[in-house]
Amino acid sequence: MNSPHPYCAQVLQSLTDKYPWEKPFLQAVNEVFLSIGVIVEKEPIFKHERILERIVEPERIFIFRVPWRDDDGNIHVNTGYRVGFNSALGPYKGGLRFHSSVNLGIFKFLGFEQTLKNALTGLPLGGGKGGSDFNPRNRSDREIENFCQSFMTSLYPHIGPNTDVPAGDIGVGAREIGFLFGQYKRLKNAWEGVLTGKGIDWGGSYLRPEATGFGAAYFAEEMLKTQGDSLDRKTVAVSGFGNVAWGVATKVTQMGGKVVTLSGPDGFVHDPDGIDGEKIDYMLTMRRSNHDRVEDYAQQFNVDFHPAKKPWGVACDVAFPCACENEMDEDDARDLLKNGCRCVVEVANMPATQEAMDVLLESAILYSPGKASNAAGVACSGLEMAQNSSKIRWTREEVDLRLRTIMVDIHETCLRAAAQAGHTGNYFTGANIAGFIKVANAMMDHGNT
Ligand code: 2IT
Repeated sequence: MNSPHPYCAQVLQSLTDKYPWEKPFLQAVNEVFLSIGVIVEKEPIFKHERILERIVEPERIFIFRVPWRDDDGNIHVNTGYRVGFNSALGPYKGGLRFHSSVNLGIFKFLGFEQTLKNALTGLPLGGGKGGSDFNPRNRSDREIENFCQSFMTSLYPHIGPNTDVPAGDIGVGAREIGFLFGQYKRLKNAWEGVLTGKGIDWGGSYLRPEATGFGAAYFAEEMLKTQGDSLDRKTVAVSGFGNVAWGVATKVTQMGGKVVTLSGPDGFVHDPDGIDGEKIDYMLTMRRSNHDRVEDYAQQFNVDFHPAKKPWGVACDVAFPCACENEMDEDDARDLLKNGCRCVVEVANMPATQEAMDVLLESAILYSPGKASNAAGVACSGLEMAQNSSKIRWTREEVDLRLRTIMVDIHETCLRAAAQAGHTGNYFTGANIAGFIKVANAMMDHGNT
């Protein structure tokens, strides 16, 4: 890894002194700052205008109490968050995560990543993120509904189609978006495109559920194409088993690849025959069950289950980490390389630890950052917003074509920016530089905001 530019090092140091406990946020900023030194050197105005100090500080943060009642009548209290990170390019845009692991530092990291990712899509989208430490595991539909209504009751005055447009993330899918939307509509007395990931019959876009996974497969295809190759006949390791992993499994299989693993908090399953057809459909059944485990898959299809293990020791050509931040450590990265993996496509947000990233970047394999290869989810959300504001709906084919074009463009943008910075083939440098320049220039255009 290159050493940071002095201005980047200085801002990172102040940030570390100010928020020493926000480790994933500092990790995300560090990764970006290591890439953009060359730009900061070339454009002294960024330092003069204190762009780095401004870009790492969220524009606004809301934290609120979310009380709700379970099926036995007991009251629970969770914490809700919404970080409006940057609105230079458009309304705050980014998902809501319901998971017991979250805290403000996690949402700042996700909001910062989202800001640069959304810039890469080329659509008018700022960056934001939010959610709650609510754990949906084993909760009934009624409890989920009750929680979502309470969450939205506190959040609704702060969001809107031109202000902040949340969507789903881990623990928030079509069902939760439905409950959140219904409550917003009731409180606001307005039917408007305030959330994305809506149902197809009430303002949703075709392909939003599939978009993140499909886009990652399209991005992988572009990466492999640079070496005259494709996903056809590749053995593919996937982590996670939720919406994103489902989209990857579906599209990779369509493109001729064979997905052989899925994982959950309980371990991973290895299905050497390939996860296709009804097995892919079963992923949706697992998600709906709210059990948060993949062992059920192993029982259903009689394949090996490896408790408390991750899938990165399985031999594969391409790996798609689709679970959560820091799910892949240095040993995992070395295992992948040892077993012949030659392409790692990040689909979760920041799935590799700093050490794992260094190992993969030093190797000669193809390796893309989530902010580029998982951008199709939010890009499809941007297309949903466009359809809502023009009160029309595009066909599945139209949306798919636009998404694929966006992913091909992001791929090209990353490679071009990397080459210009003297780091040919480094998708991380390319994505960080291209995203940063767009946001920084807009901030400069807007004056001291
Ligand atoms: O991480 C992500 O890009 C998302 N969870 C999707 C955000 C969105 O607004 O669709």
